[in-house]
Amino acid sequence: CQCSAQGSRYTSCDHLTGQCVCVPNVAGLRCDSCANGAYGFPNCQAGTCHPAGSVQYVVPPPVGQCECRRHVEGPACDTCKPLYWNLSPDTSDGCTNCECNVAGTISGVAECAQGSGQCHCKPNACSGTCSTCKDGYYNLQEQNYFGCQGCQCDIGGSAGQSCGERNGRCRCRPNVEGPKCNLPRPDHYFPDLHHLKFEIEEGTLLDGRPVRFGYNPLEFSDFSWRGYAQMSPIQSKVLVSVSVSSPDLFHVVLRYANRGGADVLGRVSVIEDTWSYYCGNCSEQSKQIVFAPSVDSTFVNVPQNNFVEPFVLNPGTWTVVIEAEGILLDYLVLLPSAYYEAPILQIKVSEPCSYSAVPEANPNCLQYRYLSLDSFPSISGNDAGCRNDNHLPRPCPTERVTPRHPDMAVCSGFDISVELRGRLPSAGDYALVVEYSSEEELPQTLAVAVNMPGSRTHEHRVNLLHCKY
Ligand SMILES: [Ca+2]
Repeated sequence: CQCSAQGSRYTSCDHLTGQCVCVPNVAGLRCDSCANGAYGFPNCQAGTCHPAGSVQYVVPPPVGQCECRRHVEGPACDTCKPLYWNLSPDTSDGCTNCECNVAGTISGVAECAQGSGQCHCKPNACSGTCSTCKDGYYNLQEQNYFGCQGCQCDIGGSAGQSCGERNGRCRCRPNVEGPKCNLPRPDHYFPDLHHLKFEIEEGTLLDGRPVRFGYNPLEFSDFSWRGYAQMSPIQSKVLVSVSVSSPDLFHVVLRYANRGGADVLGRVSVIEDTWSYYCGNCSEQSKQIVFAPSVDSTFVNVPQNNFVEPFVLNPGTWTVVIEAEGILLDYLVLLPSAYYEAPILQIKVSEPCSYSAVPEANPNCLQYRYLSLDSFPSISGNDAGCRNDNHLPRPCPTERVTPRHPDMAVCSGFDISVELRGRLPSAGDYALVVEYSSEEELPQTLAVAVNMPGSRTHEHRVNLLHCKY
């Protein structure tokens, strides 16, 4: 029944007509509006016109005709006209213009919510009038299906996700340039994740002698710098000196090969400068590791799981001691916390995926899908008839742009009219939803006429935007 809770006596309605039982001065099938000569649903005060919406408060005889202020309508002058909101005695002409920016509203609709004045914004537009882009978006355009484009500022090179309203320029961090802040300034470079890299073959043994190392590509393919340390019973401990310039929590990454076929247990310890290694009570950070078998070179991260604390290193010179037997060690990397705490480095994906066959420059995109309208009465493009100029109507050619799209009638050329016939299960108010895709850059306006036997023709317009989603 959907009887209005405020305007009806019961939740039940007439079995045949669907008419709810209304309280006094209320009318309508669902008892959701005031009866003639009353104003202000749900209170519906009888006899007079709404004081905020009418020119005169008292209706002169004969009763029944209120004189509304300019932007107000209804028998009791209690509703704003379309495109207006905020019925109030303080507003000139009774209601305020919605002032929606139609470039930013869905389907170019200029109407707003009666209570709040909020316009109906496209996904990437915001504000009460849909006239600005959301943070991280720019260039509000009528033909953009989503309203605004994503800034796509480089997550590492830019100072924030927002960009210039018109040109989309991002705000770069020092020594970074380019519209998206993804280029180093001249005479600068971007350090990679492994820029704090130290070669094991440059290390020493406990007694200060240099590390014994190999340099055979057959034993260790593509080793870095001069070679790789051979860890064995006669060389089971190597010391590598590292320097740290800013305090941080570090992971140690080791590049190694384990051709033995079994796990090798090892240990990594970090001690502040070489000399204090010999002291008995100095603080030592030490963690066990397992070198899994791997014929080719591979990496191991220390600590190996998230439950173990990373290494805490202050600025200065530190010694990393690696203990293991039966593996080959190429280099070690100190990984600052910003590099392994992934959330801050996640790219914000903002652009929608299009179905075009041309591969896009940006591989990251959002996959949008149309809401399923299966439960509503619908007419497929398969059943559409196309009429060109004055020819007789014939079935439209159809196309399925991708497997996830439905069959759609192809409309190309000029002066085409498309006819769709269907049966509605019951009488009532309906909204017409047109599902389409369009490769045309500029917006197109279509005239839509809904004909019903024995009833007047409803004429409307729909705006089709560039839409390859
Ligand atoms: Ca090396």
